Amino acid sequence: MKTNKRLLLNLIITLTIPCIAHAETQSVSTELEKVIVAAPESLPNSKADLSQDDINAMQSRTSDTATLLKGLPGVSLYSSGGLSSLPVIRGLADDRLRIKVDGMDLISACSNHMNPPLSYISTDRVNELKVYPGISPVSVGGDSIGGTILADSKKPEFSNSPDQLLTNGEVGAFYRSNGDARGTNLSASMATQSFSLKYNGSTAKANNYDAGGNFKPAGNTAIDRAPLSADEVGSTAYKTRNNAIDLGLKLAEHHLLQFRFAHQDIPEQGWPNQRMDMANNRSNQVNLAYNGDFDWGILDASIYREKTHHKMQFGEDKQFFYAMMGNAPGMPMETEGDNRGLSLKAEIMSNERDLYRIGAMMQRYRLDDYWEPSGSGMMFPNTFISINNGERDRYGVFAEWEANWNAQWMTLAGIRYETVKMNAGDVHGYNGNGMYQSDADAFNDSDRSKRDNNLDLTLLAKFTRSAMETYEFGYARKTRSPNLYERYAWSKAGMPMRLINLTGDGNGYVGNVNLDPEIAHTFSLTADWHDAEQKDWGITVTPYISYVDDFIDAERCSSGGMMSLCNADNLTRTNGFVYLQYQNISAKLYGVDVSIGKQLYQSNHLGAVRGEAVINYVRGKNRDNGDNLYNIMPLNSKFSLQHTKGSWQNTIEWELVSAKNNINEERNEQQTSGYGLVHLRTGYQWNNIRIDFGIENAFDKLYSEPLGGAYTGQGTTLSENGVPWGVTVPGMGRSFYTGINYQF
Ligand SMILES: [Cu+2]
Repeated sequence: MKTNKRLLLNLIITLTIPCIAHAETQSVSTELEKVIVAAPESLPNSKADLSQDDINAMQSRTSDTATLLKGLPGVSLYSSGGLSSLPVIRGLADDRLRIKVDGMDLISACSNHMNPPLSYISTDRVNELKVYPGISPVSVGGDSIGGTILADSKKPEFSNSPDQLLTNGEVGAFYRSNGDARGTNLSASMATQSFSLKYNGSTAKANNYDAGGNFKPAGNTAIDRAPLSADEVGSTAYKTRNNAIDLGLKLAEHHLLQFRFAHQDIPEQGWPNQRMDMANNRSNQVNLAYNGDFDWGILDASIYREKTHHKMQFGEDKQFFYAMMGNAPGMPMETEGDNRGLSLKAEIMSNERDLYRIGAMMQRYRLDDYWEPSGSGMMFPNTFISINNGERDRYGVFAEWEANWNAQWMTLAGIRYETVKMNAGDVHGYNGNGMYQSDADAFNDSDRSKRDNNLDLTLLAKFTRSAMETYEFGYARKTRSPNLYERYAWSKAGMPMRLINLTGDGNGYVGNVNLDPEIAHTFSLTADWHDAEQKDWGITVTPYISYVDDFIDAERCSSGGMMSLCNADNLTRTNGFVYLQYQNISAKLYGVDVSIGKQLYQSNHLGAVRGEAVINYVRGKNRDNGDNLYNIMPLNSKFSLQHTKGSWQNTIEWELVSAKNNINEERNEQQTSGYGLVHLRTGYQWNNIRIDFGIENAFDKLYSEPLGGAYTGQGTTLSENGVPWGVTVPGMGRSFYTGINYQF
């Protein structure tokens, strides 16, 4: 009783001080947990973590934060722009995952999802990445069916004595030969015993990369604005600048207030699998978080706001070729996103056995998507309104109970309830011509105010049979409501449809106001065998299956109006781009993740050698018609040999990926061939200096990543046949990379 009263009091105090707020800043709470509560490792144990050291070693070879997750069991990537890959967990990607950056639920504000959550935190700023595949606890979930990714920047550090001013920082630079990629990063911080100030900045830029082997897509070289050189992959260049300021205030011992401001400016990012490029992306984020430790447990509160202004246009490798468009010089598209959130979470240790987590969240999201007129033809004289004042608001509450019954059994049970409210205003096309007007009229007459009531459940148990054997198993029911484009993209004219594309397949999409939320029922089991010290060897095997009701997929459309490409021919085409409408279907995903590690050799003289392997298998099926789901990673594996001697590390890595033959016929998905890549890496840490060097794709193989989508990187990409159908986006050829980092 006493505990509950104190909790209530603290909640009231927190709520009445509007400035004090919360992020589910996992890293901070974990730290405090370790200091004060000394709680046992929480469920699920099978989550994957990347520490600062892991991330440091990878920074010089990638500027794309999502790619840091590559190689973790169950994780793959939809490749897209050079900074904006979309992580996939066991076949489920994008909005199907809950991705939090410093506790903020960020949302992609673009009809091509060019600015996904992880693109907002640069690789040098991210300090910790946690992946909860599949059955994530309700306390880190919500409005997602595939799992959770938490990306956190470094928590503030304070000095230990009143007369000491703590100052430190880091400066670094990298260079990668393929695409001439280069960048720098700098951080500097100063702190007293109770106040900390930190600045963090980074830049990265790259030209188009070259594919391995020999790449030259036929059919569109004559209309290149600037002819590409041999093997050059169009629309893969990028340029980014990130700045962040973090303030930390220790209110008392174990009571921390953090204020973070981050500004991102991407003046250019090409898209090899979309018909437009990112011409500019500016975002500002403010985030105020409180984290406190009490004798009953932990309290987190946060309030945040993120505003994005996103612009698309044709980059250097794309162009407009339409004389019929009235010599339009290009096609400006703008998107503005405004995202505000509030969350509260308490973790209560009631006794040795029981730990409770309760929480609430609110999110208010607004999106405007509009395309200004261009030229004097079809895109004239009005602004095309794609999404008018789109609203997507979430209100959620959850309760979770974790119990340590004895040395062998641990359980976790959670329930989460969310209401998602959506709406969008009236729209119109560039003009009153038949093809825009009838679709706009139908949309404007429809009932677009939607309210989804979503219930999530998680049940997990862990059985430790011996020091060498643990089993973790569970069930989750997870729900995701449609996003604004899936519900409200309205035009069935060919060109606007080709600009609504969240997957990079080159096809055209139209929304569906009658979509229902998707509900996944997931079962999984993780068996973990290892030596008693967990140092020598380990094998982890996780089979899983997920039945998804009302999975938001797409079906070809046939009943478009005048000039629409939703026609009879669209229904039967097997070798061209197609036009689809989002639809609920029944789906099933299943597979297994395996990871194996073994110490192979050890001597004082030569150091240690460890072998590791990760093998992923996943299948995705449409239960209604037997088709395969789109963009499902074929069987893939990564084998590595790691040599460590003192602070010197050498790695040889084999990446083996099978051919993708299980393709989605509805989208005319393209097959990809199997391939094997070899990467070589070495890293050395010498006092405060870290130097990395390596070769990616050492044998310069030509390959296409299975989830890289359709190549639309060069030519008159906006017209349906301005790009040849059937070309996949080639991956990067051989690249030498080097990076240096100095901590002071
Ligand atoms: Cu975009």
